[in-house]
Amino acid sequence: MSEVVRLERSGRIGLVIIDNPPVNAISRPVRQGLLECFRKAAADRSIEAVVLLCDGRTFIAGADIAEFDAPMAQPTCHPLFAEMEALDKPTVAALHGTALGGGFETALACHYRVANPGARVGFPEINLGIVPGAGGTQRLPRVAGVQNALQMFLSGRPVDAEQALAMGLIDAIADGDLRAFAVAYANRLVDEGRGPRRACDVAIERTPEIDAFLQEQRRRASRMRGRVVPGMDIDAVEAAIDLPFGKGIEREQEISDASLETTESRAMRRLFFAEKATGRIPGVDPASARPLASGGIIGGGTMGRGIAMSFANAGIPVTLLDVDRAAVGKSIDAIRGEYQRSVKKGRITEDGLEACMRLIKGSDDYADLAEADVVIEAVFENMALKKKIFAKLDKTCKPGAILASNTSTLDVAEIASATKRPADVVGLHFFSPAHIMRLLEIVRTDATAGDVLAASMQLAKTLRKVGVLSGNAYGFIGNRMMDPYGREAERMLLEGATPRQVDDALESFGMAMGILAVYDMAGVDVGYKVREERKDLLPDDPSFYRSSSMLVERGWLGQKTGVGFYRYEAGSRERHDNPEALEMFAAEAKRLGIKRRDLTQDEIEQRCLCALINEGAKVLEEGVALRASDVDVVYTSGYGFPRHRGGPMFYADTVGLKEICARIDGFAKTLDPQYWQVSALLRELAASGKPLADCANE
Ligand code: 3H9
Repeated sequence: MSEVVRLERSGRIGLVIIDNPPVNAISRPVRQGLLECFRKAAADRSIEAVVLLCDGRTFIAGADIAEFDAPMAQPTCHPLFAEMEALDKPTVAALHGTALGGGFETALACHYRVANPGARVGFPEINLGIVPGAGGTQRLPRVAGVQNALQMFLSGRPVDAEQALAMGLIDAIADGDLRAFAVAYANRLVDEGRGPRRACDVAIERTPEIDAFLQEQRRRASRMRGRVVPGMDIDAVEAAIDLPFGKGIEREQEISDASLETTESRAMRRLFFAEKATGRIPGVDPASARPLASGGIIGGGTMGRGIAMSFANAGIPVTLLDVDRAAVGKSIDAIRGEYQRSVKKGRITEDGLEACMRLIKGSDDYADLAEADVVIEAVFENMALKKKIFAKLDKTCKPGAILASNTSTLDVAEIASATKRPADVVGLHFFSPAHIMRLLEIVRTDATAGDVLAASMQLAKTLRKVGVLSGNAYGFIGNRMMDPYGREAERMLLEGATPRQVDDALESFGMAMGILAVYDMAGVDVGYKVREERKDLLPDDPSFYRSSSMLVERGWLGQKTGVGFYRYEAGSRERHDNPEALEMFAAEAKRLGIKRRDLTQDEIEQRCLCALINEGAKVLEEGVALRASDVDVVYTSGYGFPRHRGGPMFYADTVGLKEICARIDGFAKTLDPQYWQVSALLRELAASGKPLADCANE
C-alpha cells in the first residue's frame, strides 16, 4: 500500500488522495501510488466514478524537479496517464493551490476538472527549459485549442480559475468545500450517465488560422537568440495537430527528453534550486528569524518609495519618513501615481490601490519609527548623513528592531559604528525599481546577528524577492562584478566601438539590456558620483570610465536629460545614435594615445563577459559570496543576465574554464594587464577540471 496515495470512499465515489508534502510533486512513489489506487478503483465494481484530489496546500505542483537528472523511474507518466485516461468510469480532478506542469498534466488525464476559486493552473516548464513531457503538449491543445495551449507553454504564466474556466481547462469552479463539491459533481456525472470524456479522443483540424499562428510563434521563437526550447514546444504542439494521439505522445517523449539535455534546461533547473539555496546560511537557523510585522523607511526618493511599495504589496504596514511635510506629501503622491499607473494597466484594482495606500503612512518625525520591527534607510550615498541617521535610529527604535541601510557602495560596518547595537545592523540592498526587481542583497558585517540575517532572508521571501547574502566588501557581489564589466564596455568606446555596437553585442548574448543603455536609464551621473566618492579605490588609468565622465561633464546624464550615450526624443526611450558623443570619444582617444580600430561582436562580448566572470571568481575566492550559485542568482535576478545561460559562473563552465583563462591571459597581453589577472580560484579549477558553478564557501 502506498504511503503517499490512498483510496477512500464516499458512497459510490472512489477518492484517490495524494499526500506528498510540501507540494505534492508527482515523484516516483506518487506515480506508483496512483497506479495502484486507480487499478483498485477500476477493479471495484461498487465504485462508479473517481475523484482525484490532494491533501495539503496544493494540488500536484509538478514533476519532482530533483528527479530530472536521471531517466524517469517506473512507472513513468505516459503509461500511467494512459491507464488513468482509459478508465471506463468518469474521473474528476479537484484542483486547489497550484496545479502546474506535471500536476495539470495529471488533471488532463482525468476526464473532468473542477477547481477552487483560488486555484491556478499552468505550464511553467519553459522557465526550467523543459518541454512538458507528461502528455501536456498532446492533451492541452485538444482541450483548450492550439493557440491557448501554445501560449500557455511559451509564456509559462499560470491562469486563475476564472480564466481556466473560460478557456475550457476546467469544467466548474467549486463553491464551498472542494472535496464535497467534487464528489457531488462526480455523483451528478453518474446520475446523468455522462461517462468518460477523454482528451485523447479529440482530433485537431489544421486551419489557416492555426498555420498563421504557428508561423508567427516560430518567427518569435527564432528571435529569442540562444534559446532552443521555445521552438521545441512548437514542434511538440505541431505533433499534436499532425499525428494520431499515440504517435504524438511518442514524439512528445522524444522532444521532452531532448529538452532535458539542453544547456538551457540544465541552467534553468539549477537556478530553480539555487534560488532556494540562497536562504541557507551556515550557522544561521531560519527559525530564529526575528518577527517583522511592520517597517519604516527613511528617504522618500525613488528607492525609498519603491521599498515602501514592496512592503505594502506584501501587506506589511510601513512608515515612510522624509525631512518635512512637503517632502513626505510629494513622496506619498508619487506612490499613489505609481499605483494608479498599475490600475490603468490592469495590474491591480482600485480597491487594491486603496488597500496598499492605507498601509503606507507618511511622517517627518523619527518618533513614528519607535515601534517598527525593521527600519531601512534609503537616502543618498553619503557616509556622514547615514551615520547621523543611524545615531538617531539608535536613540529612537525599540530594542531588537533591525536597522538596515540600502547603501549600494558604503561600508555597512562603519554605518553601524554610529549605533550602540551593531549586531542589529544589516545592509538591505534593493534594486531599482524596488517594488519590481526581485533581487535583495543582504549584507552582513562581522557583528550582524544570526537572527537578523534569518529575518532579512524571511523578509525577502515575504516581499516576493530572492535574498542573497553578501560580505561587507565594496560593491558587495553585484556592483563589484559590474565594475570591470562596465569598465571594458566604456574602454571599447575609446578604442572605436559605438555604444550601439557594445549594447547590441551584449543583448545578442542575451543580457536584458546593454550596459550603456542601462547607464542612460539609471543616470550616467550615478556611477560617476560613486567613483568621485571613492576616488581612493580607483586605478591609475586616465581611460577608466572616461566616456561616462565626459558625458557627465557635458551634462549629458542619459534619459533624464534626453541625451547620454544615446539621444532620446521627449517621452520616448527609443535609442538614437549620438554622433556628437562619438566624435567626443574619438577625440579623447586621440588625446590619450589610444589606437582606434574595428571591434568585432565577439571581442566585445568576450571582454565584458570575461571581466565579469573573473571578478565573480574573485568574489568567491575572497568569501564575499557564499556560493557560485549565489553569484548566479544575483546576476539573473538583479542584472538581467539571461537565465537560459545560468548566470556568469555556470556560463563560464559551459565555455570551459581553460578557455576562459586563456582568453584572460590573451587580454593581459594585448590590453592593460593590471585588469587581466586570472583569479587564483579560476586558475586552480581550470587545472583540476572541477566546475566553477559548484564552488561554495560552506
Ligand atoms: C514538470 O512538471 C515537467 C512535466 O512536464 C513532467 C515531465 C516528465 N519539484 O517554492 P516554495 C519544493 S516541471 C521538487 O518555497 P511556495 C521547493 O524546492 C515542474 N521540489 O513554496 C521547496 O523546498 P524547500 C513544473 C519542489 O508555496 C518546497 O517545495 N512545476 C517542486 O512559495 C516549497 O516550495 C513547477 O515548476 C517541484 N516541482 O510555492 C513548479 N516545487 O522547502 C515549481 C516546489 O526544501 N514550484 N518544490 O526549499 C513552484 O512554483 C512553487 O514551489 C509553488 C509553491 C508555487 C508550487
